[in-house]
Amino acid sequence: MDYEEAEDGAVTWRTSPGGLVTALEPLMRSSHGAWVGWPGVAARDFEPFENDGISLVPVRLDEADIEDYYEGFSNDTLWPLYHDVIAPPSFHRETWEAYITVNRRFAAAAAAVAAPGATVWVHDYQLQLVPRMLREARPDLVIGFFNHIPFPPYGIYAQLPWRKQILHGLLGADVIGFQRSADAGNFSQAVRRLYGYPTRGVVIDVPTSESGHNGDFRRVVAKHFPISIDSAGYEELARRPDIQARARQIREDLGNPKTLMLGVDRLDYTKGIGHRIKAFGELLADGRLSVEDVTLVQVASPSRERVSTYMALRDEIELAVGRLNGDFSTISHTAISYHHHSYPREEMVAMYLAADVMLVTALRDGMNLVAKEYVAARFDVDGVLVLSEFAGAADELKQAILINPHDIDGTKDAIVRAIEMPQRERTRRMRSLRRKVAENDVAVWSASFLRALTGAAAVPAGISDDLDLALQGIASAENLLIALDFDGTLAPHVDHPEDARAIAGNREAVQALLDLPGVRVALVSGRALVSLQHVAQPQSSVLLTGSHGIEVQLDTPGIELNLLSTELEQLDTLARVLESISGGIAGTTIERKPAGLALHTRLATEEDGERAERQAREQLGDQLPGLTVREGKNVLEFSVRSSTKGDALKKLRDYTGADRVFYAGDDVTDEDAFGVLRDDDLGLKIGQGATLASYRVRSPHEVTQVLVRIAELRAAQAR
Ligand code: GDG
Repeated sequence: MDYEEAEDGAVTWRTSPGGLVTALEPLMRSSHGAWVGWPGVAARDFEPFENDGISLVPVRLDEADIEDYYEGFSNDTLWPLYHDVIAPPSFHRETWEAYITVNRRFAAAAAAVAAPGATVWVHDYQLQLVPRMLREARPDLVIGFFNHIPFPPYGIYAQLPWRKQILHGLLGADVIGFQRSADAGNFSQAVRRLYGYPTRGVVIDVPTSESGHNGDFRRVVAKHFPISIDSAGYEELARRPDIQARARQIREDLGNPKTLMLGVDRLDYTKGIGHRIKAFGELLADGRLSVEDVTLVQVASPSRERVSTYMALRDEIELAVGRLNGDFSTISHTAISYHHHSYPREEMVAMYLAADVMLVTALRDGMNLVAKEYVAARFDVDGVLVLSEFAGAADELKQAILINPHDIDGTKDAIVRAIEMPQRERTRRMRSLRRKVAENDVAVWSASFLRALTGAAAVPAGISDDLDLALQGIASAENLLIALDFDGTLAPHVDHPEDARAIAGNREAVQALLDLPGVRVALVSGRALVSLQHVAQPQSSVLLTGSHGIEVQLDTPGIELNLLSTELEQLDTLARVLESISGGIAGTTIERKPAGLALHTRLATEEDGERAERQAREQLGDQLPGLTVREGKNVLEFSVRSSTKGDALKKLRDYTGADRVFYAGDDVTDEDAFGVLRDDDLGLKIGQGATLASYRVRSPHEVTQVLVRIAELRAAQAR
């Protein structure tokens, strides 16, 4: 909410404009959330208040805070640094101090209002220290962070004198969201370089102790969640007859040019407004365009007007506009219609409708919502979007004309191509753009972020009282089966599956359990049995099941397995298809299994991994429709015989005659085993993520504590 005071002293609160508020408002209301923010006026204290079902918690900023924290560190250090140093960032120790102070104030305000176990979502680069401060004050909270601007490549980020402190601040979150996957990748790389924490795909294992020596870690997810707009809301405005009439009026007032081009940006050096003007000026000078035919409307909304780089930019842009108009405008035709104001949203939508060509030429932009708004407004399925590949939106809006704005000749050609584009091509491209924007609106964005966040709900450290009570029940079984997944449960995950080893404490605990009467221990793995035997080197009395239960080795030496000849044929086809896909995509590998094959994508880029998995699903779906497909972490497994860890566990229960089962696992495939547990059994999930298990611990190291505890309890009962 923004505070507004009229001249007569009347006070009003106005909803801050923008998609973020629109996106989160319904959610905040339904979850009784609190919005902690600065009310936009300096040096005033306000009590928390309610507005339309949402509590608002104002945080005070004094003049000095605005100067040092907001205009200084946020907008004169972080903003230029995170946007590829298009403008030189300033580094001042005093503004850094102000940044810490204000971040602490926001963290304290949030910590004071958050209910026990609440979810807190922190937004943007101005508050990067808040996740850590909050976690320290309130370890019970689930904390998300979303960065609306890019995260720079390491070579640039490394310039920041406080680079480690900022990362430390962010890593206090459970989920860190970025606009593009490249941003998330840059962040993970900075974490590896500066802290050396292991990262796997989107997961970062952050040690829980300062020294990092106790071996326990928290899982942090760093992933892209491209933000969007309320696309239906924009379309609704665009369909309003008064707004359509206004669009016609705008064209008329400009002398009905053949082509109307539009740029809408905050007046910011990241937006490439100068590059756009240069390209347009050269096209007029070359005679490829004429001022009689083409007008550019440029809205440059006032922004950060007290920061000196912005003052200089305004002078520069206005000089360029004035010069270009002086050179090319006629009495009846203006080359650039330039507006240094803000407009109501209705007027913006009318401009979008009026514009034949929309120019988004950002040199670097987290997403760029203007591009999406233009597309959403064009329910007439017309208009051409020229879009910089350096805007996050380019990852999704591939049917725009993509440009490198630094390449002035390329940009000029793109503008001409947009102006001359035949109707059919315009419609085809716009239809595909509109589908993309409609399917991924801002509600989808916030829902997917929050889903990731709730799945990542913090797991408490060690053995909780509840868990201890449940373990006592388990230990009292007459015949107890302890069934354990291997990777991620007894052994930490590693990059190369053949390097996985159980941690020593778990091997010892398993031995202690084997030494007790009435206890059987089994390993339940998705690995082929030979591979499991190789990495786990199990004690001889451990029962083994591999390949999700297709292979079993009970107290007999041989591996039991039998496949039909039709199944063997299917296996051949499967191998052929997967090998040809994997051969063409770097970082993907094939693992042969007794009744299937697995496609591993752990070492591929996220994009390549997704592509490989998509191709495999498509091609195999056509050729071998009866296959069983199983998805794990960075692995897609196809089997000719369907079996799950649930089947494996049932087989083990029958074989051992156990009256109680303890099952521990960390992967989605372990959910099948949790699913067949009975009331008296106990399921233990390792780590975060949705689960059917009733209890959780955080890591394989905590599995040791649990196994040791079971052995202790059982030994005590035997006495
Ligand atoms: C940051 C990131 C990321 C502009 N002028 C007027 C006006 N606007 C509205 C637009 C649009 C919004 O402001 C601008 O959003 P952008 O995404 O284009 O850019 P930033 O302001 O730099 O936003 C950016 C975004 O955060 C969200 O995560 O996409 O990359 O830099 O909605 O329509 N609105 C009105 N009058 C104006 O004159 N009413």
